[in-house]
Amino acid sequence: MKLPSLKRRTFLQVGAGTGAAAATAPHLLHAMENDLGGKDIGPVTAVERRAVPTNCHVCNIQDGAIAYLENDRVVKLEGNPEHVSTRGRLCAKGNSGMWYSYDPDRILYPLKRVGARGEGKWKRITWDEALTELAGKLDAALKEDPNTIMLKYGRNRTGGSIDRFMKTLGSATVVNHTSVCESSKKVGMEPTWGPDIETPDFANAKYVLNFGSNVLEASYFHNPLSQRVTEGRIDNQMKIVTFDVRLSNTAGFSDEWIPVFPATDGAVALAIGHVILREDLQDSDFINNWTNVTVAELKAHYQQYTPEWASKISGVPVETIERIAREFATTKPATLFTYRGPAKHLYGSYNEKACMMLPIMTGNVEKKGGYCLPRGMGWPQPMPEPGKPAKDSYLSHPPDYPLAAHKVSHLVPFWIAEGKQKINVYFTYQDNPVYTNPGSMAVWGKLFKDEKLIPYLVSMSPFMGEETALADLILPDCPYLERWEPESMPNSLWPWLGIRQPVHKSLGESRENRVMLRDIIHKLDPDGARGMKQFWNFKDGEDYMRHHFDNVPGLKEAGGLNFLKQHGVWPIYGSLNPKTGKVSDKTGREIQAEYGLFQKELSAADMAGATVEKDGTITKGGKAIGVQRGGKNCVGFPTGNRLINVRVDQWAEYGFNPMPTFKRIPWHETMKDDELILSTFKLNVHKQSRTAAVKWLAEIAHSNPAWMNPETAARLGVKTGDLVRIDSPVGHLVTKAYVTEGIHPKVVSIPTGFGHWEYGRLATLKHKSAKGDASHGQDDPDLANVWWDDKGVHPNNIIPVVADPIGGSQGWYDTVVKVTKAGPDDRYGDSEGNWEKHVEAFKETMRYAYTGDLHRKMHPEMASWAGPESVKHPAGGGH
Ligand SMILES: Nc1nc2c(c(=O)[nH]1)N[C@H]1C(S)=C(S)[C@@H](COP(=O)(O)OP(=O)(O)OC[C@H]3O[C@@H](n4cnc5c(=O)[nH]c(N)nc54)[C@H](O)[C@@H]3O)O[C@H]1N2
Ligand SMILES: Nc1nc2c(c(=O)[nH]1)N[C@H]1C(S)=C(S)[C@@H](COP(=O)(O)OP(=O)(O)OC[C@H]3O[C@@H](n4cnc5c(=O)[nH]c(N)nc54)[C@H](O)[C@@H]3O)O[C@H]1N2
Ligand code: SF4
Ligand SMILES: [Mo]
Repeated sequence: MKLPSLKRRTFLQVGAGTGAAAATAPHLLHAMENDLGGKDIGPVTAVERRAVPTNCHVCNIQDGAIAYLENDRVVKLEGNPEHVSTRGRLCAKGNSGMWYSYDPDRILYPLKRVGARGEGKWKRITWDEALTELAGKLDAALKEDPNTIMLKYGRNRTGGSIDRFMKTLGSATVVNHTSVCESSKKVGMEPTWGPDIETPDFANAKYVLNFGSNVLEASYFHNPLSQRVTEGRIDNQMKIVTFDVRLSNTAGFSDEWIPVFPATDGAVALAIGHVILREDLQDSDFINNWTNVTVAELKAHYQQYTPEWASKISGVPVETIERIAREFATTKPATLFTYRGPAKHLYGSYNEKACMMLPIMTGNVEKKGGYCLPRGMGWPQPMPEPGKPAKDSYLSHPPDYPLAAHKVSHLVPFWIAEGKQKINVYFTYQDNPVYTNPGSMAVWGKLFKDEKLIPYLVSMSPFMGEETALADLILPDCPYLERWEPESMPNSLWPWLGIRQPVHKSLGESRENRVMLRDIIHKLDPDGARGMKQFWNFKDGEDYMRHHFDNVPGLKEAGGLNFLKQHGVWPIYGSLNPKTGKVSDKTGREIQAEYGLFQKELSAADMAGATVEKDGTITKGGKAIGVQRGGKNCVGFPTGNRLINVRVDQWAEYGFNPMPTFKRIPWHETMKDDELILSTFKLNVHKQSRTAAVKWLAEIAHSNPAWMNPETAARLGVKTGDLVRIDSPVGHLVTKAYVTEGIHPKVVSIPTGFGHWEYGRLATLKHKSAKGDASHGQDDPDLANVWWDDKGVHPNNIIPVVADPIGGSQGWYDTVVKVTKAGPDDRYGDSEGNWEKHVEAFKETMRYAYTGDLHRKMHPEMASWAGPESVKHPAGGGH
């Protein structure tokens, strides 16, 4: 950034001010751009700045943004006031997004490795040289077996181009990052009601139960939902009860913070359900009409989950469980929100399912102020489309985890090492497992350094992340402000379509993803003889986007892609009232969402040729298309039987309990008194591995001491700032202590996103010379004035893999550790993981899979289950 420092500071204040406005009182503070309907004037130049709408992608919430430019340089980012979810506000990270473009260490040219892997020696080559070398490697791999070409992506918002690329190559070896993200939440929900997420109507709720979501700082839909949480709280006197192992800022904003013992949310939720059913506070009509169980069945099943039982496991007092059950069931409307707190454990899917039962049994589903289905929109793909690969790949659908519909990516390095899938070419896209996965450098770093297992590693990235640093070839991708992408996110109750568009010219020789992928295919199949080129017939990113958006009904009439280029989002539901911060229709009234989606009536055309079964199910062509209730033909829920499946029969097929249930983590039961559970969490101003080089954010937060309770600190004899050593079954680290009452006494918790050893000079603090001056950063004024010298400590080396046998999710918050005062040989920043021990952890966790020996022992209630030999693999196995 070549802005004078004064101006930058002024900007920071404005940015932080508007961010805070979203979180506290949108009515009182309103941004100038919102008053001006999205316009902005340069305070020094006094010229109107060019404003280009786009979608933020600093994190994955996809807020509507406007980039303001002077001389093709982004000088400011703000929320798009026309965007129904964002309503003119971005968070601190979104305000800082131009740093992705102007990162002084950004990769701008194709680079070829010349030293050993990870040595940091690169040669700049031309695009043609890069594509020729890559096409040669792909050619050879295709001759052997297309599945030896692997692609692993992290955040993929390409709208289908990655999928098209791998299908064009005929490879099924496509892996994502979802198992380290929130997959057990998704798998806990999908078979029950269809979608993998809920959209709580916080703005209109009177009561919220929050299990392990830090929505005011992170979570899905952070910026749009934190606005609604604030509204509900201020306008509606909504009560919030938050269960978390630590006092997050969301817990702090709540009426009650309940420090629950890790991984026991499911037990608490079941006991709350027990009290509701015992005291007859359930919504019997909703249960009998819209679920696949009866009230009587539910009551019988929940009898076992007493508050006394849950209290012993979770530490939450019996009276608290009983009181919250009564409050939740009798305050209408009420809603629930969960995020990774309950889900990121060995039995995370069971926890999520137990939590979501609460709005279901109280009938708070799809009501104003309740627990709503997500609302999103789709777009068509360019034609023709490549077909499915000829054969499946073990890595994308591991048979040991048949219910894990979002894959089990964190076990992939072990499976590759075992030879489950040979790899010739490995592509990485927006993914940094060497930093973000359990085992990080000790596991993924070891895999990527092994040229036998990974002969050719290609990174498509603008940044030298820890995984890119180990690549053989780097193709410079465009950061989000330079590329075309379609968007839609159910981050409020109004569905929308949006775009990212290049707001400024791409820098250096960067090429955006779909153009880069097209160029690879064209190099492989220059004359179309291999049948690949036909799927990549478009001029540029914009041309590709026309295929998505020029024919969407409604949008087409409004102008298709041209409308989106101008507004960034469609439809525009009304205008933002800068005084209230809400969107109003033409009459000046706040726009209202549509509720009761499952009760929408099927049309006469839908009903033509349909049959209504005795139980009310409406079928057509052998498929349930709705349910008849109260004489109405309703669409129902997007599940196979159009009902909410409280009983998930597919889980029983694999020996899991189909009903809401809870399983303790066996190794938590045998913990010794001086052991703790290691947890991690996200900070409001950082995003995983990718914001450590954003200076405005790094200035706010750059280190991550370990939170511990005063009880722990007293036992160890440490105070805030003292060095402590944390030993886990797979490694150890040394960091500073932060002593606070705001954490469960049995937990030690470390924020993620710090302690980089790659990612440029700022993230690694390698801008200083040995003498301590800023000689390595002198070429850039932004590096020359960095005043901090602590970059934090990376925890992932010492976290072992744990896989939920149902959802496939990583149990991030399950590790039992020993914390001691640091010894004479311990150095701040030490972080060491051991490959052999990580392999042991991998083998141990596979024992819980449905094919593993521990599984049956863990499920005595499923004694009638016949065993894996007798069950067939479900169709598809996962997506
Ligand atoms: N600022 C910021 N926002 C983000 C992200 C980011 O990196 N930074 N990342 C985005 C992504 S990818 C995701 S998946 C979401 C994640 O959003 P969240 O799930 O809301 O955030 P986490 O910090 O992963 O975990 C939430 C909370 O779970 C708590 N917790 C740990 N164990 C337990 C437990 O056993 N029970 C309960 N009740 N709580 C527990 C943690 O202390 C933490 O406060 O955020 C998204 N938004
Ligand atoms: N200990 C611990 N670790 C965690 C978690 C936790 O709770 N605890 N949470 C996890 C969660 S929720 C998630 S979602 C994962 C995220 O894990 P990842 O998806 O691996 O992490 P990110 O940091 O989002 O981005 C990965 C990489 O993408 C590259 N990148 C950034 N921008 C661009 C771009 O515009 N184009 C391209 N091509 N590349 C880009 C950068 O190199 C960056 O390092 O991390 C997980 N890691
Ligand atoms: S939450 Fe912040 S970083 Fe994430 S999309 Fe929204 S504005 Fe951007
Ligand atoms: Mo995530």
